[in-house]
Amino acid sequence: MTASLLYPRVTATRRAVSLDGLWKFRFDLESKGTAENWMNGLKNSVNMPVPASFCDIFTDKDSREYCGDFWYETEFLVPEEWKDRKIAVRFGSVTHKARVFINGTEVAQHVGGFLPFDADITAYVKFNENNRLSVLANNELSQTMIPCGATEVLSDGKKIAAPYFDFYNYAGIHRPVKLMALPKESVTDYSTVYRLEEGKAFVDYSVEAEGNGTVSVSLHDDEGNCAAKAEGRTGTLEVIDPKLWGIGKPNLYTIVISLCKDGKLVDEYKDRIGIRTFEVKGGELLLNGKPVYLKGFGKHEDADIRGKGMDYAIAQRDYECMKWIGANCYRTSHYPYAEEWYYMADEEGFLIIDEVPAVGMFESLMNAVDASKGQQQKVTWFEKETTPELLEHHISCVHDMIVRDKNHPSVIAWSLLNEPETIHESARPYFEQVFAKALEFDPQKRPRTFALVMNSRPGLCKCWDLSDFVSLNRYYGWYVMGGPRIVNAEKAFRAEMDEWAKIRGDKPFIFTEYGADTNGELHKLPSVMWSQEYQDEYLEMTHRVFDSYPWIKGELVWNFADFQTTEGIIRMNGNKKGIFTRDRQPKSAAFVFKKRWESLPEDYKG
Ligand code: GCB
Repeated sequence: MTASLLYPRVTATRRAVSLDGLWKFRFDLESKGTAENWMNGLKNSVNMPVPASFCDIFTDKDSREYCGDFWYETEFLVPEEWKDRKIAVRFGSVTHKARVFINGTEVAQHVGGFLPFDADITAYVKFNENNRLSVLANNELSQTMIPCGATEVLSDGKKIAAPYFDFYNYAGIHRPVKLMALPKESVTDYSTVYRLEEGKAFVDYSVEAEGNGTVSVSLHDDEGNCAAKAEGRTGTLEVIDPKLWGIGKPNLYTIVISLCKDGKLVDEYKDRIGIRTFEVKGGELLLNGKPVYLKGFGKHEDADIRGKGMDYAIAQRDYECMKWIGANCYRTSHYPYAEEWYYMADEEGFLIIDEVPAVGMFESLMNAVDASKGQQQKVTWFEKETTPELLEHHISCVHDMIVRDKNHPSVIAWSLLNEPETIHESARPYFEQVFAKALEFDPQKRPRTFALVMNSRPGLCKCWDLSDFVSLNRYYGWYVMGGPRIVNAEKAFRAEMDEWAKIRGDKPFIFTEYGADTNGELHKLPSVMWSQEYQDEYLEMTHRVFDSYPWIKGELVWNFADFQTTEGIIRMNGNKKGIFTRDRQPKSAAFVFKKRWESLPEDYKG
């Protein structure tokens, strides 16, 4: 089957059945499972929920920290009625590597823990009988794969993950698994691009489909009226009096793509899209031609017990908290989230900066800390022997992220790296290739950016100008000059911004990170670092700086909620920079933001 990243839908011609639930699970410490034929039946297994990370389900440390191969297994029945269809299995994600077997035969391999993949299993399934689906996964980190890290071997021979990033290396089958029945010839992809005119919108579309059937496309509003239709694999839908998609105004249309042969419907694919434009122009971020100021968060997919497993209850609660506080945007730091998050943002009228998992390109667990102190890498990251392989994998993730997410109105920009090393010239050619590919892959040509670490500064950073808008991660008053030194922090912060002002041309800047670790239970008068009072003072200082520069067009605070990280001396059961606690209750800073964000107009500084 042509691999298709289209979200699974049930339509007149398509079926999709959830395989989520309790699966069998077993660690494979010695990687002997394939030699011992575990794909033909997983013995001595335990139960494991899917989707979820396996880590926090266990009560012993060895299991939680397990690093290496592990297996999942389930059974499913393919109904007789599905004969003559193409049968596929689709994983929203498996972290980080996967090999998939049907009734003992390998049908797919995938690398990259945050993007979907599918496998054509038509030739391997038995109809009206149970079929075995086995997954051999692996959660080891390396420097040839994103996110980057290492695998450390302890003195007792056990392997643990040594991430070069600041979130727990949760692993497992993290997102929904679907069994699909598709027509033998089907629609495999589509894209839309929008042009707005007075009282009119033009939707330029293109459809990819197997076979030589004819394609027709129509657009329907929520009252069921047909807003436009067109014929052909490429074409334009003309919508009169379009209801535009916008922040908190989530007007959506249903796009219906039909593939016909000899007058008969062969395949039908339906999706929800929103008509809107987003561009960087004249120093502004423009949504539907009007300036917009970004207010919101860097987030994580993270919650207790389920780790990074997709959970609608957590996701909906997060949207409710973000609406309550007056946010309009978030960055999917540091990887593309489950697809369900994007459909929810489309429905809620939220903006998303979509980030590829290119985090850890800086050989240290605590980049932000080291970089804040001006430490530089001895070995330049982008001159390693592993760089070409890493670049290839990075570009393939950029490709899959953009193909997967390009039709979401909520997605306004691509973040192509988080806090990479940028001060050596050797970074530039790597960046240039990633940035050029993103532009090539995206029919809407969305703005591209990357998040600059503290020591990627004016005069030092060799790559910032590749961004269409510049995204800074800055921790003045936390990692440097904290506590009573916050006055110095403000001065140093302004000095850096004054330097940027001299060279930025008309590029808008936003902050993709700023924040202070805060214990959700600690109050202290006068403040000390880690108290809620200090978080508030830190924010007040930082916002004062933001408000002094008209070309700062957005503020995404780090982080929406406290989240789990690797154990360490500066992490007390995780990163505590959340504005909400890990169980999604407000710290006092949440009220600071609510007041500020509710009072800032949508076009603040526009
Ligand atoms: C950063 C990283 C983020 C960390 C954060 C912190 O710069 O991008 O992953 O969690 O700093 O809190 O140190």
